[in-house]
Amino acid sequence: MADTDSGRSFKRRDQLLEMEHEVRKWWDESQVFNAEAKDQPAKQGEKFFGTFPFPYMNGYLHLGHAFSLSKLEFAAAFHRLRGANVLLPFGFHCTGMPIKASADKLRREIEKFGNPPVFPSVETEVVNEPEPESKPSDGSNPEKFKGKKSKVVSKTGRETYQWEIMRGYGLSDAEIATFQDPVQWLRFFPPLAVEDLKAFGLGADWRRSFITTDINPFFDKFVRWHMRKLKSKNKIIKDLRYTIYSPLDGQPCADHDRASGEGVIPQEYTLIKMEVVPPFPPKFAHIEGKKVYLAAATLRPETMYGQTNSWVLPDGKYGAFEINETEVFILTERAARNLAYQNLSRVPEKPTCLVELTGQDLIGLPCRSPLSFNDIIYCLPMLSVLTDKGTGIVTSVPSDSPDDYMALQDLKAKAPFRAKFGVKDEWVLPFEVIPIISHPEFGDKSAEKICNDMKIKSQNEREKLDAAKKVIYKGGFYEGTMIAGEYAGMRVQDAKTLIKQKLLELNQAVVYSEPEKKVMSRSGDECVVALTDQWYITYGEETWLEKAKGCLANMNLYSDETRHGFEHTLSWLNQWACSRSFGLGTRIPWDEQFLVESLSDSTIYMAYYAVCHLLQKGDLFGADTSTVKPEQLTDDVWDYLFLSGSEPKSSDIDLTLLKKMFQYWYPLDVRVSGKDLIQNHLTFCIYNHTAIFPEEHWPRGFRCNGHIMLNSEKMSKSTGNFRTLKQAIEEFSADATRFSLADAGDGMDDANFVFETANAAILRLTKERVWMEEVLAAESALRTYADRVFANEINFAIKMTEKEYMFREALKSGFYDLQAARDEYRFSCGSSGMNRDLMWRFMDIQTRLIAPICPHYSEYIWRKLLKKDGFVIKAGWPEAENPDLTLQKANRYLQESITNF
Ligand code: A2H
Repeated sequence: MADTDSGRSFKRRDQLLEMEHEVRKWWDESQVFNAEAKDQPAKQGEKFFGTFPFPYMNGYLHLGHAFSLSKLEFAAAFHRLRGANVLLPFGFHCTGMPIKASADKLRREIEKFGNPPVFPSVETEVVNEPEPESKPSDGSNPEKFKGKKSKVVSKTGRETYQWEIMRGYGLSDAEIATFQDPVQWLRFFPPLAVEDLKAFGLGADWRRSFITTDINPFFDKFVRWHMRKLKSKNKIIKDLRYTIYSPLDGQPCADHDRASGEGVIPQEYTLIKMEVVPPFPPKFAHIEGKKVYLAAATLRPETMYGQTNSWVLPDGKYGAFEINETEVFILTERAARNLAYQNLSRVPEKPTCLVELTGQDLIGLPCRSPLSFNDIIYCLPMLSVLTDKGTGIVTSVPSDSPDDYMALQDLKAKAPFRAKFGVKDEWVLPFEVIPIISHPEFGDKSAEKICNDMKIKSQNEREKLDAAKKVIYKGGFYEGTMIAGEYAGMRVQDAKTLIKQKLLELNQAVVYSEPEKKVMSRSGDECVVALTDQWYITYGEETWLEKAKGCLANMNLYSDETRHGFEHTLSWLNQWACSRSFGLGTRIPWDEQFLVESLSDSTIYMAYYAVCHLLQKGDLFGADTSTVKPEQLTDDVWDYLFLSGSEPKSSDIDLTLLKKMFQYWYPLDVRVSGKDLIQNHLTFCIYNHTAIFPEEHWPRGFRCNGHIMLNSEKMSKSTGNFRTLKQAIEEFSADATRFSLADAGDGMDDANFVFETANAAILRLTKERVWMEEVLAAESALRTYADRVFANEINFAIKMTEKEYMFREALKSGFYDLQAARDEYRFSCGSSGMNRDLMWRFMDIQTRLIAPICPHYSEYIWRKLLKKDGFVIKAGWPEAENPDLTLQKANRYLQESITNF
């Protein structure tokens, strides 16, 4: 296309932008998107209330947001066109850590590098870790979007400073410095988002927009009511839990607070206390007199009868750490740090190391280990011990662990290997494999058998050993039977917990938990697992779960895949930590040291949209308290508005009016979002509605979409394959952007926004306008056979497009097919001219059918060319006679024949 290649002219795009500008003025003047509730409750199909999860306000909206949002916008516009009373409100989320974390980062940069900062050159800069593997974010997910922002790696390979990110937003140095105050973010980004969304043509009722957090006193009151409501129904409890935790932030580190390690959960081990038998070697003189243990992390406490030794990494770094006044554990620093957050450190949250040690220092230490049939076992070298897993100390059970078996075999068979690490013969040679578990397939020395079967020759054959381990671990657990110890005869499955319990009771073992993979917080520290006292929402609790299932069963989810996603989430979703001590938000009303976490203040706020324009009077920040004072919004006011509470006597607000509004708009007809919100936000939305509202107010539908790619490549800031919404509109116009979004794909799979499609749309829409102008000026002709065919095709287009206004299909039947039929008609008519009435009908219909997708263009044609009254966006769905399939078929045949001839 000539005018989009290099050296292209932007004339056509600019024509569209101009048109859009003019059209939006008309809409503004008439407030066409403001939605008013009626006095009476809405009848079936009378109203359409659709929402999009409020995006997080630490940057500009991008095409990912626009893609998910377009699904809501197109659906809303379709319903509006057909005559429904449509409410599409739009709020902005500011709750949580990322804004505060970025503001703090900016402050630290200024402290370190000055104001404006002078950053060190790349050479002197430590190169940061590569950006974590992360699923492509479609951005509609406010949570995911949050997680992606702070650690951008520049092309030079070093981390981009927050200051540079802000420069990328086009801010001056003087402006950037003001963003050290988190409140500045809330003042800055939401109004820009409104501007971009208006330019997009979003049919939103902007009087109902607001920001979250206690900066908005009205919303703050609403969230407090919500939390108290949950608590009064026992849906919020306090509990001690193992949680991924950032020591630097001093609080739990949820997925969206992480720079890497999304989805990582705590892994629990049993730490076996292998007591070091005195006298201690000289290096340990310092701790003589204390109870010193090698603390070995195991997943299989039931195998402890068969221990033959322990393993360490010879050049691994270890230390002797104080656990309490009398006990000392030998393990890695990393493990000590985790333990320190689990009440297993003399000084809470601070490991204290009495002696620094290497693995070599430990080799040869005699130990007495719980349950072991061998009275004394020795510490030996194993090369596959990892120092970033468990404690770096492993207890060896060669009967059931292929690793242990091969490492022991290596030491037994190879004298030079023993000599290399100073291992004495008597620490190794007398120790035989002890049968402890019998397995139907592998016998009673499973590890030995599988190593022989797989012809594993040494401890270095990693891949084979990993495969062997997997087979045995599963087999041993599900099919093994204990043949040694107190529980001989019992299935391993059953004995395991009993044995673990016993070890814990006798204080021969402790529970230890660590992140199953490395997790870095967005503040930059490595996370630990901490035992924390926290407020939890009791998702997963049986009766509540049943209600949630009941709600789901009656919802329209648009695809089976989405339904399965929800069913799966309900099957595992459990208690959710809903309090935080760092960030922005609403305080937990009964425990004000904590804030409500960001996925917990956003589950029922759709109800707030129904009334907030009268409370906040259209002020995003809730600053206008001229009519209603936030203090007036007591719990009984909310109870009255949203539930069946009786009308509070004390209130001097017109509550009856507000209540009617809520009752008119609720329930929510559809919520649209990226599919990644199924596993948290959307399921929370179901749970919370069932806990708080009566059944008639539970949500009716969720529509989930996949991620969006740009030109078949993942959207990514670092590669530049990225567009903010503002950029896309500037580059293609709003309607061509919308056109390409509609064409990108509708299912749960990844969709594709193609620039070429947007460019082609620019050309099509502008050419179509010119063509219409020409036709409208031309003479009329008589009705012919071609007229009948074309009129029939128009009827088809109306019926097919209405059937299901799913956007790619709608674009096909309502635009492409109809255009093709018109072109064919034009060709058939040739010089004899087209029928003017029919052309009028075509232009009317075409303009209406495409209006939900290209509303500016359609509105312009409607008013300026077709000279119609009112707005096309509310023009009503066109009437159609029943389409004649026979005529369509006959014509197809005729056309094919003509081509063949
Ligand atoms: B298991 P996962 Cl009988 N480096 O305990 C290497 N391996 C380590 C380790 C480290 N830092 N820390 C723990 N491990 C071992 C018993 C056992 C284990 C038997 C059979 C299988 C088995 C006796 N050794 O593990 O990567 C410990 O060995 C195979 C699953 O967290 C611990 O349990 O799955 C297991 O690996 C933990 O491995």
